[in-house]
Amino acid sequence: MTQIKGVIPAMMTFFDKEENVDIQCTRRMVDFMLDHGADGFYLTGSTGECFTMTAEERNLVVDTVIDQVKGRVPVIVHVGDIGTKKSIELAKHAYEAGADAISSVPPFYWKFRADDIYSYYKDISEATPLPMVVYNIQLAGLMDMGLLLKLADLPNVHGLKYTARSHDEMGYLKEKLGSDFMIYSGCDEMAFSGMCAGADGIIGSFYNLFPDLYKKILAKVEASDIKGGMRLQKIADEVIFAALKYDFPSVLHGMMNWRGLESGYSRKPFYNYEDSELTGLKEEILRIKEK
Ligand code: NAY
Repeated sequence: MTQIKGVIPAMMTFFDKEENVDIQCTRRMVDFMLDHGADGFYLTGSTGECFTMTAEERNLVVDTVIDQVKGRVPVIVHVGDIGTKKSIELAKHAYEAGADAISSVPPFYWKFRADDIYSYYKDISEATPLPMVVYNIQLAGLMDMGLLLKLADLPNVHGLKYTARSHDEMGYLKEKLGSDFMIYSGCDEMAFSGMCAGADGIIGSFYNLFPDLYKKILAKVEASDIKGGMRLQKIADEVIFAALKYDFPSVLHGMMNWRGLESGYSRKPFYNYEDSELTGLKEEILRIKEK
């Protein structure tokens, strides 16, 4: 597949106060992230609140972002859902809209067998010519190494997004699957070590907010500057740990507003903070910046 690398925001979905997808806000946010170094976009994933959205709304986000990006960077569309048929429809739309790749979490909620999960990815990846990035949320424990390797053998599966608190398996997979198979590190707290373990890129929520900081972290990896990379990652982590004391991803809207962005709202049942409720977080982050 096209080698999609670098800092890739798992883009938030920007709703207006009435919970409609805010198209103008979405366009502004695309430009903000591109101006601050985003190397691609990952749409309608969990940070994008996809499971609160209808297929039409998800498609609207895809159309809007692709239109705004105008080919400047690649766009990966998360098409995950519980039903294969629903995911295939989202995948077909992504293909027609001009996406560069699709991606999916495994089907969830019910306990599916490994064979069912395999069929899910097979069916979706065969539904369009687009490369598929399998999204392994290891924290959910749905896919083991045997299944991941089997999935990687499917003709259209060309990448793996690996969200885990350790990098041993990710490094092993990168080594085994080779340079053309894209591996993405999915924990923003561990971007630097993920890249050191061999990832090709990073996909995550906080790259909505400061892709520029993560560009610097990736530059440190490139320069083999371990101390410099660790120092920047530590700054990012302090901000992330402070933010994660609040409801997520809605807290991100508040944080983006501080950058003067008017980034809209999360959708219910996510809680939207009043700015006054985030004063403590703002002060904590200012202290981190001053250090
Ligand atoms: C998506 O689909 O939105 C993502 O890829 C989100 C990735 C995030 N992982 C989870 C489990 O939500 O960016 C991370 C995460 O928010 C970050 O590391 C903070 O823990």
